[in-house]
Amino acid sequence: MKKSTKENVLEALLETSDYVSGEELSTRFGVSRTSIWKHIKKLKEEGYSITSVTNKGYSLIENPSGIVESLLNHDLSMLGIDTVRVYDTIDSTNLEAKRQASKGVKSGLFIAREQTLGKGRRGRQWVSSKDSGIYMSLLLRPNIEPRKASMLTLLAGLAVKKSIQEAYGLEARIKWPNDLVIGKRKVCGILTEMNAEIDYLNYVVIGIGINMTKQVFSEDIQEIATSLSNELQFEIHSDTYETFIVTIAKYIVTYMKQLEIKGDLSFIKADYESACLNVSGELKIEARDETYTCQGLGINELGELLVEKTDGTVKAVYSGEVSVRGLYGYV
Ligand code: BT5
Repeated sequence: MKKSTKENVLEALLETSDYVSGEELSTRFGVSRTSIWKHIKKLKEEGYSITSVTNKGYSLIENPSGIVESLLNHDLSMLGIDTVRVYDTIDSTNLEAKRQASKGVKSGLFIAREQTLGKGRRGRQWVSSKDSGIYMSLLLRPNIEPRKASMLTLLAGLAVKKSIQEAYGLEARIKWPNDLVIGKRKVCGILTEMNAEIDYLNYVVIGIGINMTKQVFSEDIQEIATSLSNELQFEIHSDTYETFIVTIAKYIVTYMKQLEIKGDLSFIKADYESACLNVSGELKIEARDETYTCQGLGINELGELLVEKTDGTVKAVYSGEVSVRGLYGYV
């Protein structure tokens, strides 16, 4: 895929410790000097420290810390994701993805260093302190029926689980339908939202929050939360975030394409079940109108949890209507 001028300019600056003149860049990439200046301005906004000296040109002094938009653009455009934005602070990346979708953006990845209104499911909150985690939302328009949209939460869970393993060597387990836990503590939450007509899915937004840095959590979640760095017992360098994010996006897009072709989750069922800690054995279901204990029998092709009640009847539990707890504390 063709690189953008901004990527080319960045590469030219990274290649040398010396100055590169605006004229040289403009001839090399076949654009005006004003255009070069605009791209330099954009790179500075992204956090690159670039000096400009008359008659000498531009020189890169320092790479930005934290997630860098330009390092994500190329890999994500290869995946067919055309808009990538990184915000210092935002209300919620899910809200932003929906705002962008309503403006006609087809696909995108929206990431923030801090959320002031981080959302969990059903009005709950997602604690999103500055630079403590990755808060990201993928806007996608999969060619599936609206009733299958909840399957994407399961796919995203497996995608994050595998990416954590690959990037940091930690084994997280999935707590069906939308949490990732290490030990008995939650390290990641997923919130999938959709915009649909009765029989047509316009778009989905898959929101993912992952606790990254070493931290002491606020009192309300202290007992149930952990972070990747807390588990590793050393601080993960934020330089690794871009690769981690791209890996997650790659898995999700690949799984989504398979779901479009196959129509259900059979292609991933076994993999998913072995990554899950609460789809088998003795479970407690807390539905809106009843609470009962039962045996988990795994998931079906639609991603619903199959359970056998004490009277022997088998029931499919839909992710939206219950919370599932094992019989040992939080998980
Ligand atoms: C979730 O909801 O777990 C979905 C979280 C999705 C967050 C992402 S961040 C990017 C995108 N933009 C958004 O605005 N949201 C998405 P739920 O299963 O309802 O769990 C919420 C519960 O998890 C809360 O009630 C707390 O008990 C707990 N919790 C909140 N913040 C947490 C954190 N940072 N780490 C661990 N647990 C947390």
